[in-house]
Amino acid sequence: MHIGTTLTQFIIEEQRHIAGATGEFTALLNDLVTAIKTISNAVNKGALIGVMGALESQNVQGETQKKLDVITNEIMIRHNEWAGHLAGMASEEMDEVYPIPNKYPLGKYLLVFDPLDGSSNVDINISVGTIFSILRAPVANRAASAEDFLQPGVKQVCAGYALYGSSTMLVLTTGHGVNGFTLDREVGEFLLTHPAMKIPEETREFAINASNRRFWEPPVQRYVEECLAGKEGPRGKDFNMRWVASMVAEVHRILTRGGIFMYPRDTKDPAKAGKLRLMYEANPMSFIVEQAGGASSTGYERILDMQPEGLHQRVPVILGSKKEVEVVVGYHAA
Ligand code: AHM
Ligand code: MG
Repeated sequence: MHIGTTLTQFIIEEQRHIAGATGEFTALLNDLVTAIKTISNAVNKGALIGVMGALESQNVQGETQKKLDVITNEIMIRHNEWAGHLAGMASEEMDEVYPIPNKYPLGKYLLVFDPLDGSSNVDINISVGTIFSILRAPVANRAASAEDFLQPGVKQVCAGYALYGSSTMLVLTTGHGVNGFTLDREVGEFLLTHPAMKIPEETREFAINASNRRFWEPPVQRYVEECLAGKEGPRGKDFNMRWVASMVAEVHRILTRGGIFMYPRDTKDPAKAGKLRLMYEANPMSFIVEQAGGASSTGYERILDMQPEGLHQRVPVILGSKKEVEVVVGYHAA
């Protein structure tokens, strides 16, 4: 019988190669995995446990919150606040930094997350996910301020996402490549099923919400027009298009078979630089994509190099197969 590598075993073995590793990071990841299993269970049971639908409330970005946005945020907090590994948490669903309650010890890491990405898909039973990013606190064992979180994406210690799809998967990087694990529900463990994930450099598949077309900037207009022109156009090949409206599902597809994903800057609301948030969507996904051999840019600069200005800052996102991202970035420079 084949006995697979569990996520815990994989992380412990990876940490053994890091001089000075104390096991604290492994313990933090363990709590995070428990939260993700709990969220997977809630998302999977859905209407059976009365978690579908919207609330009256809005989050800090003025978006209507789904019941599951609030429930999953709570799950992330409860599983990660008690163990003493964190100096603070921040999330899409909370205006300010979540301080670790006084009754618990403080630690040396910061956790930033989107507890339920793509939550507009929840009521229609389409894949959603959780995205997270782990940073080192500038000062260990001290309650973190919002400024402490504002570190460029290159500083991430770990980034990952859980995809609640036809199976639940956890994909993560600690800066040494990207590995994917599938949840075995009977055993209750994530098992390594997708070692060393690599994004093919070239692609014929793009993902963008075309209903925003009239608001895009000229370089994106040009790129998409050329894709649509197919074999007869300047790219000389036919393209396929997908849009799930769940970034996690979109990135997972790209990690599996290549592609390019764009939520570019547009002129719909000049106050917003894009739709997606830097700290808990763009940065963790960019870290994963780059570690899998892909590229990630705003069109004008590498996302991981950006100095964040706010916890909920929005950025344009263009990521995926390296050569294709380079084409779009080239059009921005032209
Ligand atoms: P959310 O975090 O509120 O769910 O929003 C992020 C999601 C992404 O998963 C997805 O790529 C995008 O919003 C879809 O936006 P749109 O509905 O404009 O196509
Ligand atoms: Mg989101």
